[in-house]
Amino acid sequence: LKPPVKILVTGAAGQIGYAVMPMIARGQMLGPDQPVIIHMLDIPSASEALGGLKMELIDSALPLLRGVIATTDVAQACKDVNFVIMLAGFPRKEGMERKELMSKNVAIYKAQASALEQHAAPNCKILVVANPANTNALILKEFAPSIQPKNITCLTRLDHNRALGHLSERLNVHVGDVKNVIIWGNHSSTQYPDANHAIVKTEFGEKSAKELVANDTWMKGEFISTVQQRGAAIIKARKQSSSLSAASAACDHMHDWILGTPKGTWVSMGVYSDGAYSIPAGIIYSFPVNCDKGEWSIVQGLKIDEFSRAKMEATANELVEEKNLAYSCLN
Ligand code: NAX
Repeated sequence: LKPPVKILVTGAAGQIGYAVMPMIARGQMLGPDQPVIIHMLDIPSASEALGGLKMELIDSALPLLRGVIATTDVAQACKDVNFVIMLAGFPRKEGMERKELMSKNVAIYKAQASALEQHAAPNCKILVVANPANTNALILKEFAPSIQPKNITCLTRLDHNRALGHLSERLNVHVGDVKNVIIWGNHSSTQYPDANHAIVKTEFGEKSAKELVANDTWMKGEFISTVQQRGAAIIKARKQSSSLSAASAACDHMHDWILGTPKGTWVSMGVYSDGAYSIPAGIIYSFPVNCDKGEWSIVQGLKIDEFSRAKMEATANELVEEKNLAYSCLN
């Protein structure tokens, strides 16, 4: 076994926190040979629930789990952590203005950025899940200047996995035989789920999903809107937002980032844009990425048609607008 690493989960007493904790402690995030010490942070009103979660983790007798800290103290939570999963956010309340909601989340991410900056381990890798995920990650980057931008990412893997699932259902194949869908842009309903480059493993070798579907209207219509609206469909059905699938996607995101993507396979991650595919630099945008030895790199050179270009720009425009809104909350 490797030496233990420290993982901080913020907002740990919430829905996703409850689902993700056993996954982390069973090695689904960082591998079955990686012992973990979990730091759980939440706010004082959730402190008792957090204590209960700690008891449940102890009662699960998980061999990889080498320690649990449950705290409401941000500095203690961030102390020497190697990995961070940020679930903490202010939820949208009825009648709340967009700016008011943004302002609450900007304040949370600004404060947690400073704490991570001061207390986290060098080269600590961060995944922001809480909404607005891309812009929360951007605020974190702005206020934690000593953390390298490449170490700050946001979750669009749930959307990516939804796209794989939906495509595999349409083609009646196993989800494990489908790869290389792309989520471009924001984790919001403007995201662009793109299956133009997706590949399906068949008994006759690898085939283009687009050719197998052979239905442009479906690819440009129902496929995109179903993936975009899936979060809302889950809320309607469950009366609460996705937790299990979000936790599972967070594990997939960190797993592939740290342990690598298989050759010829890419995944979607919200990362700091360097201007690739003519997307504005300086926003956190979801791109197709390959990962190797703990580093992601944007997949280059994919052919983008006019339809895709318009969708990629629309979601970039929304992110630029969110960035401006977030900055206006700082003044
Ligand atoms: P919950 O509301 O159940 O949990 C959030 C937790 O954060 C609560 O326990 C709350 O007390 C805590 N919290 C709030 N402010 C805090 C602070 N300043 N410091 C520490 N803890 C704080 O939400 P849950 O369903 O677990 O979802 C977590 C976040 O993920 C939400 O923002 C949600 O919108 C977002 N999602 C993002 C997804 C993605 O794909 N990027 C998908 C799932 C999910 O909707």
